[in-house]
Amino acid sequence: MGKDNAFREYARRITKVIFGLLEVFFHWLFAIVYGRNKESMPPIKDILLLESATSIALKIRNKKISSEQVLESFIERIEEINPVLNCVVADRFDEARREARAADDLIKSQTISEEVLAKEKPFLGVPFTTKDCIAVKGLIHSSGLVCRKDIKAEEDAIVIARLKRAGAIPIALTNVSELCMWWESANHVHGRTNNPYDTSRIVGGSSGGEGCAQASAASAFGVGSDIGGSIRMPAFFNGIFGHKPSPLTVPNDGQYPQPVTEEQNKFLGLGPMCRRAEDLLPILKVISNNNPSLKLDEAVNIKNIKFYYQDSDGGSNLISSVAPDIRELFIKIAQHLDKAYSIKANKVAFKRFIKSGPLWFANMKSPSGPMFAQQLTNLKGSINPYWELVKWVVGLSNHTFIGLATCLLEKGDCKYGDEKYRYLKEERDALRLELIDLLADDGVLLYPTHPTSAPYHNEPLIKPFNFAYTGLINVLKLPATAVPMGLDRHGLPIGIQVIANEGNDRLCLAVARELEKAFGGWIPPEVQA
Ligand SMILES: *[C@@H]1O[C@H](CO)[C@@H](O)[C@H](O)[C@H]1NC(C)=O
Ligand SMILES: CC(=O)N[C@H]1CO[C@H](CO)[C@@H](O)[C@@H]1O
Repeated sequence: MGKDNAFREYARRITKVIFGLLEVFFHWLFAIVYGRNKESMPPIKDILLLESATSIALKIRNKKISSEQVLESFIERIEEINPVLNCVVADRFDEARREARAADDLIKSQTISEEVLAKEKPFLGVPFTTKDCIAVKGLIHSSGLVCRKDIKAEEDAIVIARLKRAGAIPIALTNVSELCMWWESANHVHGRTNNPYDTSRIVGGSSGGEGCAQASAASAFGVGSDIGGSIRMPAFFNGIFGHKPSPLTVPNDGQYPQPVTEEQNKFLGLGPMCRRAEDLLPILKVISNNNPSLKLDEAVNIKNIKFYYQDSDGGSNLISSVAPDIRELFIKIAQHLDKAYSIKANKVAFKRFIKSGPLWFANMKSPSGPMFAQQLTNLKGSINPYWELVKWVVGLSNHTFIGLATCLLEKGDCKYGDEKYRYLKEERDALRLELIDLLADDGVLLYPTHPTSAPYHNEPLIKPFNFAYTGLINVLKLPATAVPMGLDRHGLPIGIQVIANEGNDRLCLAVARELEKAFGGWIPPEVQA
């Protein structure tokens, strides 16, 4: 190691120690500010809410229960939890009631056989939710931006249209972060969403309202979008399943904001968020229109999968260390695989993972796309972030602090095409090749979804780069599933992500089902018999 490198390593360790101390101090401070205001969650009264969307769909099809009954159960649940959690921000209950009645009528009429319905309308009569940045015709499409609060979607996003064609019924929209660019879901249109396991904690972002809605059983399933972890982080913080699909296998149309480069378009993925692992595949099948490149009809045998795991990024100095409870999960999984299948999971150590943050920021750059300050005006000009910050201090800004900070920091770091950018792009490409080589057609990599369980509200401001655990996978253009693995010592959900080679989403989904079977998956809030 050269003198220069040795010095850099020394500096990295010192910053990591200082960062760690600040983190502990601020965690204590946030606990004082927010930790005392905990509200209790209403218990689940209707056990139908515990079932998978797949099972609810089957019961509707063979007339064990009507779509109307199912819908009323979820509406009642939304009305019960929303005053505590603030995750649902708009609804279309009246239209949904008409659509549920139509679904019941179609089933009663017996004009289409049950088998054909199962094939062509697998989610007939099943209520679902999505986030307020994915277009649902007639509903608000704000993406958490005050200047878009009166904008209504004129058309359904393609994913929504496909789900409707499969018989599913959109019932409500859920909260996001401002312009979907932060990992706590709070904005000046709909306020802030609270974690169902501890209301003083965050739900993650940007699909945070959706993660919360699923965890608290407010709809049968949800759809989110993910360009840096926006499906997987909320899935992790709320203890549910979430899948970011392989690039361009699910259409990104109808999501706001739109990706501004072809690369960004490949990083962004719309995908399922749900309580039960068995729902991931049928939902992905519908929204990808059974994309042939995903081979979703091909059976997967766990015994034929090669398992690799890495339990940290290697020690990035501005990112939290992985909590012991999360590290332990990898040992537990390895033990389970060994015991159940005699599979040996191999520990790996990709050195470039330590650069996850810089890799994400550099690869997200665009040559000429709008700056964030323009995006914040809905592309109708530009804000002055310094002036907005002054307004923010006195509580007059329409924007969140993090939105303004993003404007100010955007120009720092590297620029599209400069030397540092080119270096980080090459590093990304090299790392991608390494992973493709390892994962081949039969491998999965298990990796933390996030280094800590849900922080207190606003606490992410102290550790903004923690999202890099998920963001890295977006710029590597690989599919990944967030899998819940129980609660930590604070009673908060934890879990891991399962990553596979491009196109091998079915391996992630099969492993998610296996881990749910072995470790229990989603842990429902209290159930009142
Ligand atoms: C906030 O947004 C609303 C609606 O777009 C606008 O009328 C108002 O002037 C804005 N307020 C500030 C302080 O910019
Ligand atoms: C607590 C809070 O701010 N709730 C808001 C959630 O969003 C709806 C719809 O915009 C508002 O009416 C609520 O006031």
